[in-house]
Amino acid sequence: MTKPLIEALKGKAQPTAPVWLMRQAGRYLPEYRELRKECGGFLDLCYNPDKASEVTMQPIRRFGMDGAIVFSDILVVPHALGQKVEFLEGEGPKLDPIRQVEDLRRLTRDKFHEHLAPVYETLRQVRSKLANEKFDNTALIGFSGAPWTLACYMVDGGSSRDFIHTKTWAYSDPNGFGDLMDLLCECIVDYLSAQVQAGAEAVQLFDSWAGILDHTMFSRWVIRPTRKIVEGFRELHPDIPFIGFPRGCGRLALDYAQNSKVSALSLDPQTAPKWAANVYQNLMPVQGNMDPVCLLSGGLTMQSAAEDILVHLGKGPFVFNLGHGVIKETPPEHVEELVQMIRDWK
Ligand code: 1CP
Repeated sequence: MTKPLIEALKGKAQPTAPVWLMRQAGRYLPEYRELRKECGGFLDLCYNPDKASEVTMQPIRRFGMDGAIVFSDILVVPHALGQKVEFLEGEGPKLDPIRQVEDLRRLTRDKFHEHLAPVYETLRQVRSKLANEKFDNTALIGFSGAPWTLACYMVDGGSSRDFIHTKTWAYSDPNGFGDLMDLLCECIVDYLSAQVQAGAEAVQLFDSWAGILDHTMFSRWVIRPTRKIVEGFRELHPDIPFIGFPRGCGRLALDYAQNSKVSALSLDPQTAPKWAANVYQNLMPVQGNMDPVCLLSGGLTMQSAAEDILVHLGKGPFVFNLGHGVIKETPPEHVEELVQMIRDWK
């Protein structure tokens, strides 16, 4: 069976743009907040397949999205490597930082898949819920953080503006830092591949902090590892679309599109749709890129932003999405209106 999202990601323009939104499940939905109360910590929810699969389904039931992204987090990967990871209420993630090559000894791949088994089970459950509830057009998306973005959290130990520890390590000891990146590349290929075996029909690699690197570092720590992962993944799953999301890197996204070997490019809100149509969509299918704040604001501003995107990108292979995740204050009605507008667009 052909699903519009998968067809678009394989390069076939669709009469109606398929749509899903990054962070489409989460705190802006009352049904998520309700279910979240029962779960204790955020990671407990990620490792509870019954609940995580329900959360994944929530935006599908409400809006009929074309993509269901498995509910989990990028930081389950360092956690599965034995690093201490915590989500403190209202504070974001906290990790026990790895700052030098000797610290790599604290990481182990011994229990990697065992630790991530609940995520694979969530994928299996979502696939069967999609089939049972007759969401025949909705494709299941697996994901991972990219090595650079994972390293940012692993080395700095949590959210940051500039990830100074990570950058400093990468500049001062590229070989030692490279060992961490190589380990992550191998694990990510394994992880994405296991997600496909559990039912993922496309995968996305989130490089949320790609934009903090200069052009030399960008080639080395964003493009090169991504290409390695895509090549490893393609050997195992040649037909599964691979979406890359190098957020905030401006014009370097062109180098990424040309050299990383991803099959589709997810664009941030800074990229003008008209320019993206001429430059990126000639190279590959694109996904994006409405400003999440525009969705939060709603109304005419949202409609004209959606129109700008659809006019310029809607004719080629394209997936409608935001340029970053849904913000938690977003009224769900705005999402409903946006999805309706995309469906009605001619
Ligand atoms: O209590 C809560 O509900 C916590 C909020 C939350 C949620 C809903 C976090 C904490 N993660 C998630 C889910 C999540 N994270 C998904 C689920 C699927 C969906 O999209 O519906 C996905 C794909 C992610 C990916 C993720 N996590 C990224 C990459 C995308 C991005 O937003 O840039 C990153 C950087 C994270 C780390 C993370 N997870 C959560 C927080 C608060 C953070 C830190 C973000 C930061 O540093 O600003």
